[in-house]
Amino acid sequence: MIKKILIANRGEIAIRVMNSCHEMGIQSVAVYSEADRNSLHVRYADEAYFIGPAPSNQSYLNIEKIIEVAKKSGADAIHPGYGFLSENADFSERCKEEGIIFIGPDAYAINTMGDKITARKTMLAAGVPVVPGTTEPIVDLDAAVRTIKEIGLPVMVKASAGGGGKGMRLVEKEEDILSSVQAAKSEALAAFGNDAVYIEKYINSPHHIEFQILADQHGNCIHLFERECSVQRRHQKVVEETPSPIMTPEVREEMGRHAVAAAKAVNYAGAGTIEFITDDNLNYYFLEMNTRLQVEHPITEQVVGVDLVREQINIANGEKLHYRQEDLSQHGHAIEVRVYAEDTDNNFMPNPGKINYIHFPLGAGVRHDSYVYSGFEIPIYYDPMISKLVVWGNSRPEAIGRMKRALQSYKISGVKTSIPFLSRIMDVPDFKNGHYTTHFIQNHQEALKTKENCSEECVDLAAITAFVDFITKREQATPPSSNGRSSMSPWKAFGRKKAVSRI
Ligand code: MV4
Repeated sequence: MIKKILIANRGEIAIRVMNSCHEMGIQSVAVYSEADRNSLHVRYADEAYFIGPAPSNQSYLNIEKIIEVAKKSGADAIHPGYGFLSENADFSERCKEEGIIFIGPDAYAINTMGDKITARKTMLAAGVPVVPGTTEPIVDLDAAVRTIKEIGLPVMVKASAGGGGKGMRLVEKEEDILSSVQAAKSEALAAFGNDAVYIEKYINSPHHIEFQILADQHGNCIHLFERECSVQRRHQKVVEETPSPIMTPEVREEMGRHAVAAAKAVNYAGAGTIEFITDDNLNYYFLEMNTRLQVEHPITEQVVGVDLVREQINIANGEKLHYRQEDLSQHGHAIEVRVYAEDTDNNFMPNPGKINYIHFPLGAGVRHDSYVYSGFEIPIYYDPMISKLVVWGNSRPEAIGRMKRALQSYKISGVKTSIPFLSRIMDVPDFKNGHYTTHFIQNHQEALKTKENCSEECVDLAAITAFVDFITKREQATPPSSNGRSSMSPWKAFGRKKAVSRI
């Protein structure tokens, strides 16, 4: 039985994993880099070990150092979170060699799914629909042209070692195929040390719909329904929701069966995600499998009522799945937005720095997964995501209303964040009515821009400082009164005062 888990990660996901450890009576071990001395995950763990300089290749990616800490601390298992070493087959293998449980799949599953050509072949053999295209690397111009004649233009040239949008090229004219293949190959070689590329038919204006699966070490596998992740920017997800607004019960059941078949085809064990690309008619194709816990896993947890990290730990313990497919259903609607320290009006430039003051939204149906606090300085070395705001509602409109309310009461000063941008997404008619594809952000750039003189959105350092001052003075002057009229929300009262003083 696992008694102590080392969390080989940082930020909100390290804390998320520790939460389940604490609830299960499992000891947690944090590791941290020079840049994370003041990070919350360090204080949240039962023990914490320094592992090296800020750059991740010298700390969170340092396999030897992490194994050393696991041994020193007596951890029986390692949870890799997402990113960093989570999809590193060598790390999974290395843990096994050292007698440490890797909370994730084995090297075979990671490697098979990590190589997209092998994954496509494996899915075809398992009867899972894949995008029409090649199942062998493109070796010459003839093969490429033959493929184009077969499946028709436009096509995408993709790196076999890629994924998540890296090393992709769109080809619209036959005469461009040679240069695109050559460019993709050299890009892939430089980025991944592997120049194998393949061709897929281009699906225009697709949806990204993924299925969460859980598989135990005894051959049992279930799916936990879909997540709609089509609101993306440069292959970074911005908003995720479940259920998908375009899903039907029939297609859901069929896609779920194919997701389970995909996982079974690689003898998968653990939590994983099967990514599908779909067109407007819900024709769907396997795109790739993510062999890790994903950033957006909380929306599934809120709607299906399963703690995915707890299940990962149970599976790693060798237990059989605690749920059968027929035990699971979707209840209500959940939406997640990723809050970034970035300037959405300046090409989404990261905006790390010191958070002077932060006030998280709370209340019914709100979940906030974060790792920052007032006075925290966001390191420049890592992804600038500071939190994930997740809401649950009985229906999609209820969830959207709740998200708007939560975003409005989320106050932060010192760094620019994507909060106002996320609020505007909630107001775009195509989002509200659920008619959106992966081109959503691109197609609504105007509506998503900051509007001039928008007092609600211009929550800057001065405003927050003035607010704290205002509240402090008001509380000193007049104790809270029982008079109904003066019980207006302080934020609202502040907003009104500001509005008045502007006129
Ligand atoms: C595609 C595609 C259209 N046709 N493949 C982007 C990320 C990577 N997972 C695959 N991606 C795409 N592959 C074919 N054959 C369009 C995309 C794509 C996309 C996919 C999912 C979510 C957002 C996207 C944004 C642009 C392009």
